[in-house]
Amino acid sequence: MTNNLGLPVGTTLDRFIKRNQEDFPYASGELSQLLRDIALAGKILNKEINHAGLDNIIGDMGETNVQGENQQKLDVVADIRFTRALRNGGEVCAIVSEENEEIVHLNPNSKYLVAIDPLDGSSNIDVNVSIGTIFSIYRRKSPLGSAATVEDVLQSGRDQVAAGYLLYGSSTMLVYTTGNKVNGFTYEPSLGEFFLSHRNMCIPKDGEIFSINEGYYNDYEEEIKAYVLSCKERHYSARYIGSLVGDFHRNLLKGGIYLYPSTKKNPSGKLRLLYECNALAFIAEQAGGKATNGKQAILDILPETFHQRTPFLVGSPMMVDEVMENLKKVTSGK
Ligand code: AHM
Ligand code: MG
Repeated sequence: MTNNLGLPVGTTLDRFIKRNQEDFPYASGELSQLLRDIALAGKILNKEINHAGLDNIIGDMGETNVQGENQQKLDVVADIRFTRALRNGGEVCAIVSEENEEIVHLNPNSKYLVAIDPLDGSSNIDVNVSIGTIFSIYRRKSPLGSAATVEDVLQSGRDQVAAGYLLYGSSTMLVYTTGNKVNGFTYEPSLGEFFLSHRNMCIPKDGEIFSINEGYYNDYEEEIKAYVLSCKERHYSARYIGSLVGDFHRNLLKGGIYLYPSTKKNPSGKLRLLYECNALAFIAEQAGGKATNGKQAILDILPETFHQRTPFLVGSPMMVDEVMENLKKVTSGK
C-alpha cells in the first residue's frame, strides 16, 4: 500500500532519505548518511532530555553533585552528542556550534560542514518546556583533504544544502529540507524510529498568531511597537514559548509570525545568524514563508563572524510583508 507520494505507509526517515537520494542521480550518499547521523544524535539526546530530571544533568556547569562529580549542563551534553555522532559518521569536515568559540575539525576528507545550535531554548531546559536542536549543512569551499577554513564557515544562508531542526516537545520531531520541500518526521520511541508524519509542509500565507517577547516592548523600534499594537487591535493570539524551535514550528503549522527584533540594548537582536536564523529561514522559504532582518532576506546576509547576531522576523509571508512595509515607510520618511 502506498500513500499519494508513492511512498509506503509508515515511511521511516531512513527509507525517505534513501528514496530522496535516488531522486538526485549525482548524490553519492554522504549527505544522506549525514542526515542519519544527526537523527541518531537526536534520538540519543531525546532519551537524555526525557531523563534529565533524574540523571543529574540539569544545572549550571561548574556545579558538583553529591558524588563530587561535575554536573553538565544539558546544552553542553547536547554539543558532545552531536559532535560525537558526526565524528563517528565521518561525513563532516568541521562543525561550528553555538557552544564553541572556534571551528571543531573532524574528517578533512569530507565535503560537508555543519553549523549547529545543539540545544536551543536554554531558559526552558530546566523547567520541562519544549526545546530544540537547529542545524545547517553547507558544502565546503576549500579543497578536500585540508582543514576547513573560515571561508567554509562564512557562507550565506543561500548556500545551505540542507537544514533542519529537532523539536523535543509533546512528541519529538525532525523537520528538514534539502532545498526541495520541507518534510516532518515524528519519533516513535518504542520502535526507535522517526516516521514521516508531515509531508510537504507549507506555512499558511497569513495567520493570526504573533510571537514576540513583549517584556522588551519599550525597547523596540516604533514600527515594531505599531505592528504589535495592530496585532492586538485585530485580536490576534500572542504565543511566545521562548523556545525558538517551538515557536517557529507552531507558526509553521498554524500560520503566524515570530519576531526577535533589535532592541535599544541589543541593536542586532539576540539570535545567531549561523546557528539559528539561517536554518529556519531556509525551511521557512521552502515552506512558502519569509524570513528577514527587517532590511534584507536572512538568506542573503553574508556573515562576517561565526557568532554574529541578527534581528529575526520569520513566518507567514503576508505577515512578514506587512511588517516590512511599515519598516520601509519609516526608513523612507513616509
Ligand atoms: P539560547 O540559544 O541561549 O537558548 O537563546 C535562544 C532563545 C530562543 O530559543 C528564544 O526564542 C529566545 O532565546 C528567547 O529569548 P528571550 O528570553 O530574550 O525572549
Ligand atoms: Mg540558541
